[in-house]
Amino acid sequence: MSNQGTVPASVAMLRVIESWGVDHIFGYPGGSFNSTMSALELEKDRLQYIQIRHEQVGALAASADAKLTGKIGVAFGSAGPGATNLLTGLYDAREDHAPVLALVGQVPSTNMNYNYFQEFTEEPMFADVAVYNRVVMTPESLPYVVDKAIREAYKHQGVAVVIIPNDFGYVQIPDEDYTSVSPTDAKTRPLPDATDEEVDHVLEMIAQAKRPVIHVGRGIGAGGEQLVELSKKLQIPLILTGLAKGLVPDEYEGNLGYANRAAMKAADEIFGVADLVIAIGADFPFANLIYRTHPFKFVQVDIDEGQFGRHHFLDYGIWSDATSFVERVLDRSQKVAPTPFFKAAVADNLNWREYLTKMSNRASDPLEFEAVYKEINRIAEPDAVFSIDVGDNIINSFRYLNLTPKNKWTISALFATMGYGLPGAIAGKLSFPERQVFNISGDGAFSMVMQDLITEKKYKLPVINIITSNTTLNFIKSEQDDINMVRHSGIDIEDQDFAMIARAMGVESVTVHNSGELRAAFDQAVTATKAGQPFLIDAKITAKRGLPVEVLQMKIEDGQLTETISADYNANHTLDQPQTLPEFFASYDGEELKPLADFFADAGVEL
Ligand SMILES: Cc1ncc(C[n+]2csc(CCOP(=O)(O)OP(=O)(O)O)c2C)c(N)n1
Ligand SMILES: [Mg+2]
Repeated sequence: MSNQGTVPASVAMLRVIESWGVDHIFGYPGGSFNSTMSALELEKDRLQYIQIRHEQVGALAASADAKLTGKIGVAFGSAGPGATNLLTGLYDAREDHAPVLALVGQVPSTNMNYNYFQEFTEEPMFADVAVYNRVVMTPESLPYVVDKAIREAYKHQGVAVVIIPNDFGYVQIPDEDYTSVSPTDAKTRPLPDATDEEVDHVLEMIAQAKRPVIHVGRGIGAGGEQLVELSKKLQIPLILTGLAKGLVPDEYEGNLGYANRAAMKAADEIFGVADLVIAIGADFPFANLIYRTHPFKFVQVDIDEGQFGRHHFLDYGIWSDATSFVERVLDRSQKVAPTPFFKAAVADNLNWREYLTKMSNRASDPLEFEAVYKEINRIAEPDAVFSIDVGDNIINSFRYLNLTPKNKWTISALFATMGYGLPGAIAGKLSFPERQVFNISGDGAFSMVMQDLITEKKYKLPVINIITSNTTLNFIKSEQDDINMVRHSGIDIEDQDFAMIARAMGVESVTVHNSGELRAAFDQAVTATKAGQPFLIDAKITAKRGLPVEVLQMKIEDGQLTETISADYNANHTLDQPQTLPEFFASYDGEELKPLADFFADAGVEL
């Protein structure tokens, strides 16, 4: 539809963004962005402008939005520092394959190339992060370029950058529909499928393996139940990548959880003895630590054949959607009789879970993180949204946070930037206003972005913010435990009164020092957020290290499995020095934990 009128190019651009179903946009003004700011005011009934207090927060929120909803997230920054501040959030989106549009201010075209105030050549800076990166060259092309950018961001599941010389936005251009959005955009993409021969080949490899495992990633999508069925039918334990959390039911006893550091004991142990790994819809960046530690056959099933061999050379690759692969294997396979290996893996898993349950339920004074997670689980609604910051909360949420496919859960997975929790929660509340939303951050991570607590206040976003204050960069402290260095370095952080900081911003808050105060604090958080206000709990916890399963090492030699503690463990001698595995487990209150070899022996696994 076209008419005779005109419209500012910046308004035409925003209408394109609206036509793609976007209803909010994060950013911060600057002189070089005023043409778009003026359009935002004109379009405010259709597109909500969310004024964050640092462009990085806006870009991270846009990334989290895309990860939580699958729809494009939008953030902006003005020329110069506004542009550079966006980068961390954009890299987060790139690494986790989130479609994000970044609008970037540029000085007026008439001033470009005169070394004008705040001018720099922005395009090269964004070249690495972006799948689409353009400087708008005429006012008339502004809506066109933005439309194209959104389409490219979706197509490549990445970051599209549009750099806008400020003067172009003011120019009147013909008032037309500038969008390429079409009803057929909603049509599902045809997915690659495995052939019968491919499925049979994998079944043959499974039949020849003694200790097969499936490493499943978020590619499994809604196929978690079918995968459980396959795991039972073929007696293959499941190990999950971090982003698959919640997609495969936690209660299933053949779900061993996560590998590497943010891990479960059984998952690391079983990975350490596997002779066949079938990676399904998984992108696992710790290949050097886990995949390359011992020889096994490697099968990779992926929707994108460009991912084959990304982390490990293949013995066999199948270009297929994850769930349809699982369904085809179910169709073409015979039920396998119970195997000692699977039985041992399950027993190992249940032993570890008993330990986690004990740790959650025991008295906790001084206050420890497990008790905090127990309270989170107590008050969490079945469809709650969780934004988890980088640090020990990654490990602890893997281990202690109860999630089902009804929940939403977001982390900065591959880029792993601190300061993700708060922006992710802001995005969560905006996109899922009816749901309960949590931000769980360490004291270091929260203080990187805490100015934006005021954004929760300003827009009345009832987020439950939980700060786990241990006055340490504990995640890094644990790494330093295992390096031969002179004690620790640079990891102590000052205690600060986050509750008082929150109150100063008009956000209700409470400090918790011991387990007796926990329940009332969490009840208060529920009351405040139900009344539409954000709330902050500053939980003053100890800086204890959770049991580091990643230091367990497996070796099979002459039909014997030996499990040892890595020689690097406690290389700086700041922890107890265990001599044996039982001593090691006991030093983390895990007297009941047994090494994998015990379960192999009980189940009669022949090596
Ligand atoms: C922007 C950024 N800087 C540094 C790091 C490295 N890093 C990862 S976790 C971590 C410590 C996190 O400390 P805190 O938020 O207090 O959580 P804790 O581990 O103590 O629970 C650091 C410094 C990072 N991931 N991101
Ligand atoms: Mg900390």
